[in-house]
Order: sequence, then C-alpha cells, then structure tokens
Amino acid sequence: MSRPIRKVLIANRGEIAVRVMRACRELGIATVAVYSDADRAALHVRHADEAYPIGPPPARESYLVIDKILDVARRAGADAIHPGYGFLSEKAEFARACDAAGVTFIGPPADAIDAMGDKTRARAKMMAAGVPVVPGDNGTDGRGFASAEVALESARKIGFPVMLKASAGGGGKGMRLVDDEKKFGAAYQGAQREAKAAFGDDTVYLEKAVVRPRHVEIQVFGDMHGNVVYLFERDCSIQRRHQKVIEEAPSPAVTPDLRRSMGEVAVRAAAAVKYVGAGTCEFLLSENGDFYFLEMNTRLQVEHPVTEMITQRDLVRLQIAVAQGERLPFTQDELRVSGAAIECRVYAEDPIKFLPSPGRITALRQPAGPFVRDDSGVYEGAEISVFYDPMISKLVVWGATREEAIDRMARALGEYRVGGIKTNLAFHRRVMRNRAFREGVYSTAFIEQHKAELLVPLEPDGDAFDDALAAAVIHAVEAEPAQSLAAPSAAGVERSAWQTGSRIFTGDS
Ligand code: MV4
Repeated sequence: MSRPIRKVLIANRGEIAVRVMRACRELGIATVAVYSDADRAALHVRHADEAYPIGPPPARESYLVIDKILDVARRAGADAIHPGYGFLSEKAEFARACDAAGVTFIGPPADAIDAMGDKTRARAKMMAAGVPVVPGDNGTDGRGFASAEVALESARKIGFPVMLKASAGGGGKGMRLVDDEKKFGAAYQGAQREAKAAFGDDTVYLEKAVVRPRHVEIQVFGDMHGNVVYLFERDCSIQRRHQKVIEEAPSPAVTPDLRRSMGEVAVRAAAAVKYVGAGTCEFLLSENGDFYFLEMNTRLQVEHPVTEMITQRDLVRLQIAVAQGERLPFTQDELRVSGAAIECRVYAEDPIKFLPSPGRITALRQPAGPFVRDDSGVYEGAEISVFYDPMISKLVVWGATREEAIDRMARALGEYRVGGIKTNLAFHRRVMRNRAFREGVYSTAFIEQHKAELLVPLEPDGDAFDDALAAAVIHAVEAEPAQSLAAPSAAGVERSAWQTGSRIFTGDS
C-alpha cells in the first residue's frame, strides 16, 4: 500500500505524457515512455529516460492493449503506471490488472471507477449520499424502461423538455434532447440504437433538461487515510460538439457561497465511493443558480492546469504522493483561490468546420513570458497524426484578476505561430475580444450563439498571411541569424510579424 515510487511508466502520449514526466523528474523518479509506430519521434519519447515500442499506430493495437503496457512495466522494472487521460485511464479492468501485477496504478481504486462508470448506478448512489442530481427517472430498478411507452409516461411526469441519456455513456454520446412528446418515440429508439452501438448496452434513462446550463466542475482529491478535499471549480462551458475548447478557474458565475456548497457536495460524492487520487465532479449550473451532479471523471483532466494556477498546487505531484500512501499535504482550510486562470486548447483543425487538420508543423513559435504556460506535445517538424487527438498544446495563463488573465491570453495568442497546418488560434483570439466572454456571461450555447462573430473565414491578408510571413521570417533568422538580425529591413519585418494584428513596418516612414 505505502510503497515509495521510483520508476513510473506513462501509459499515454503527447502533452500529458510530457506533463507527467516533468513532475516525475522534479521528484527524482525515473520515467518510462511507451510509443506506437506513429510516435517513434514524438516529444514524450524524447522526454523519457527509457522508451519502448508497443505496436501499430491505432490505439486499439498499442496504447489500449493492457498486456503490452504491463509487459513493458515488467521489463523496465517500473513500480507504478500513470495512465494520463483518455486511453486506459478510466478502465477499472486496467486498474485491477495493475494491482494483480504488483504495479501501483496512479489513479483511483478500481471499485471507485466502476461505481462512477455506470451513470444510472452513479445517479442512484449519489442520491443516496444526498448529492443533488437532475430530477429524472432511471427506470425500473434503475435499469431503464420496459418500453418507449413506459418511458414516455415518465417523461410526461418529469415535464418537457427532457434529456435521454445512455447509462453506459457520458460525454454526450447517446444523448437526445426531446422538447415535444410527439418526437419522443423516435428519439427514444435513436438513443437506444446509439447506446447499443457505442457501448454494447442500450439502457437509457431520463432527466429533466436544463436549458442553457453552464458546465462547472469541481476538482477533488482523496488520500488513503479518508481525507477528501476540493480544489475549487473550473468553468468548461465553452464547448463544441462535447469537445471542450476554453476552460477557466474560478468560474465567473460562482460566488464564494456557491463555491463552498458545490465543493462540499463534490467531497460528499467522492467520499461515498471511497475515492483516492484526483477526480472531477461535473455539474450543470442552471441560470437561476441551482446545480446538479452529472457525472464524476475518475482521472486527471485535460484542463487540470487552470486549477494548478489558482491553487499553486502541482496535481500530478499530489497524485504520486497519495498513490504511494502519503496523506494530502494540506487541509481544506489551507486552500485559497488566487487570481484567475484560462486555458485555450490549440487544435490542429479547420477553424470553421472544426475538423482535424493533420500534417507536418513546418514552423512553430510558442508563446512565453510571465504567467504563461504552454503544455505542448509537439515541436517544429513534428507530425500531427490522423490516429490521435489533434491537440497541439494547451495554452494556459494566470492573472491577478480575470480581466488581466484575458488580456494576457490575448497577448500570448498573438505571439503563437503554427505553420503547415490549420489551427483554431484565430478562433481563440476572437473569443478573447468577445464582449459576452469578457463579461463572463456565457453558457454551453456560447459558440452557437456567437458563431457569426467567431467562425469567420481567415482573411487572405489577415492571419493566414501573417502566419506565412512569420514562418518565412523564422526560417530566415535560423538560416543566417547574425545577418538577418543585423539588417534593418529584416528586423522590421520580424518585429511586425511578432504580434498578430500589429502593423506591418516597412521602414518607409
Ligand atoms: C444535460 C444538459 C441539460 N440537461 N443534462 C452533455 C454532455 C454530458 N456530460 C451531459 N450533457 C448535458 N447534459 C440535462 N439534464 C445539457 C448537456 C449539454 C452540455 C453539458 C455540458 C457541457 C456542454 C454541453 C453541451 C450540450 C449539452
């Protein structure tokens, strides 16, 4: 139980693998990377002390194969495995296989993963623990409905609009909004079909639909000694097709009183399943300030850095500490919200259609400066593969106030250059200028409501031209640094290209 960790295998790739390795290095813990054939030259492989191939590019044949990962752990002598997020991170079977192999799983107990993995079971468990869930119906014995007619009867009682959700789901798959009882039958069949296809389980349940909710989630942490604390909230309402795009902490919609009640509810939820490690309780926050538990994510999340910024706590370091049996090194009373943090997920994607734009990164300038953190899985010359998530990096900034954080993010986004592939950088720049965002007035409908302003094509002489210019300058400077920097005209061009939106300096005036 309380065994010191000396060598960690990171069963993941990209920025999160690099993130975990950085914490390990600070702690004097050796790191082991695994990589698919597509990731031979990946950044996480370069960061590791040792790296082992685990098979073909498709994750099903590499990053998701439990036996291959455990075989590498054995060969490398790793005494712990960090799963990152995605892949095997929320598979109870993997946590159990690690236990059976005598390897510490840096994550919650398998039983806690199981308890939260099935949504109707989790709902029932949370209700019993006094955690508010959205009013709804889990069906007969919490196992769904006997027929569409029985479900419709229940939907009438709940009152339209209702949500149909897959019990085995989460993250929006198999979910249907039904605003009219005439559409119920078709929606019910559709949700069942989608749930069956995606999860091999067609159990669906009903909830009252919350209109234009905010997605507010609470970071929790448990240790093996029964302590559970909350590290405040993140607002992840800015999403598109259930893909988060911008996250921030604290939420502009959460008052100190609401923060305390949501935090205490999240701790109750975690304690009810004997949670250990990093976890996140997702809530819907309604327009009138009511909040409802949705689901618990039993892993470290992509957006954990904004919480690190406002609490000054290293969440990966904490995960490792509690995994080796240590007590949480602080109490709830010692935690405070400090300032404001924002994360922009920079994706290799078409900025209008939100479709992946794989390919080689031919030029790259990543922002830096005070209170700017860029958690990246790429480098200049790296390839964004079709096989994995097309996230290039997570740009995270901190400010003493929310306004300062937004201005800092705008500045950092202005420095960011990616050549060779399409990105959503221009989208992020527009959000930082958007009035509703700046006022903190937004919901999960934000992108849809502001699409005319946010999803406009790149002007030929605007950002696209600027990106091409910047790429050319980067290459000129690298080819002949002394001469390029000394030549007045080159220096002028370089300065003009440094910030998006800055005027082209020609040297004429
Ligand atoms: C809801 C909802 C409204 N009412 N449930 C989407 C993902 C899944 N985790 C839960 N989701 C929702 N559940 C009820 N009863 C609205 C959403 C929802 C949503 C939630 C969080 C963030 C973005 C969203 C976008 C659309 C719908």
